[in-house]
Amino acid sequence: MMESNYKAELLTREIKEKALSSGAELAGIVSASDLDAQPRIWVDFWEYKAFTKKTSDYLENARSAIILGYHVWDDVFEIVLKKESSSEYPVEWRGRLFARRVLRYLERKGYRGVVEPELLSKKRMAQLGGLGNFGKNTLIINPKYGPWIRLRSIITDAELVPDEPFVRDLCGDCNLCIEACPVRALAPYRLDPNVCLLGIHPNKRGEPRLKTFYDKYTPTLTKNSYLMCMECQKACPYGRELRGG
Ligand code: B12
Repeated sequence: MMESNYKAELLTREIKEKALSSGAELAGIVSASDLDAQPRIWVDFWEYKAFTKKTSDYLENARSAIILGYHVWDDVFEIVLKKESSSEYPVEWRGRLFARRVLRYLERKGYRGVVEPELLSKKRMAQLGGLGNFGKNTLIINPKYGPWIRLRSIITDAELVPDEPFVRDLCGDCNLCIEACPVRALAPYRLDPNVCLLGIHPNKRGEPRLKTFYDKYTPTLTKNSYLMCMECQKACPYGRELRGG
């Protein structure tokens, strides 16, 4: 038992070092059983329209989840690239590339893993893995980086030592994000994804009732690209000083 604890502690340290030296600013561990104890929830977003899953839906004998936080220090990370009827998010490519370096490290040690188990809540993993807590804008707020972190996750059969959940409330009486939302999509800790400018199907961007909001808050960059709305993040006092333009 002592030996297996020692092995898990050593591997956990190595994995975190690997993550932090390959692009992540934050790394946390959650046990698969703690994650699976969360109730299944409906993801109300046109691209998904599905219930959240369990770790075993992605990997047999899953033991741990590794949750990684990548700082987005500039508005340019919010680019959406339109491609015919679909969209791509370059910030996702970067995170996946970096997270795969951690996966390959695990695989070289003889463990299995899955990057991007998309229907497991990354925000819940981040809260359980100690990266930050849910803010009123429904995003995970980290005390240093604020909401300006993007999350990537890996499910693995490696036994790792879980982190303590983040329980401190960071918002208090602050309601700046709720007041900042141009379309009133937020209530404290709740978002209506059918009202949020980013939740509405891109085909509706041209509708007269929405067009002025899109023009103002999701500025066009080139013929095939625009920036996502950032109002509820920009309103958050946490992490402001570490941001560029
Ligand atoms: C669908 C989706 C959207 C949809 C709908 C979002 C929604 N809130 O319903 C739309 C398109 C609108 C959207 C918008 C944005 N999103 Co989004 N989105 C996702 C996605 C793919 C799934 C989220 C989801 O619905 N999961 C299922 C639900 C049930 O899980 P959940 O929301 O995590 O649910 C938990 C919380 O609701 C929690 N909870 C809620 N309130 C509270 C309050 C307290 C106190 C506690 C304890 C718990 C709690 O309990 C639930 C169960 O555990 C995730 C990636 C992923 N796979 O997790 C990214 C993700 C959540 N999005 C992210 C981001 C950054 C954004 C945007 C800023 C756009 C952008 N620049 O990328 C905006 C922000 C809008 C906002 N204020 O939330 C990040 C969040 C990073 C962070 N710091 O938290 C994620 C994790 C993507 C990533 N790879 O980093 N998103």
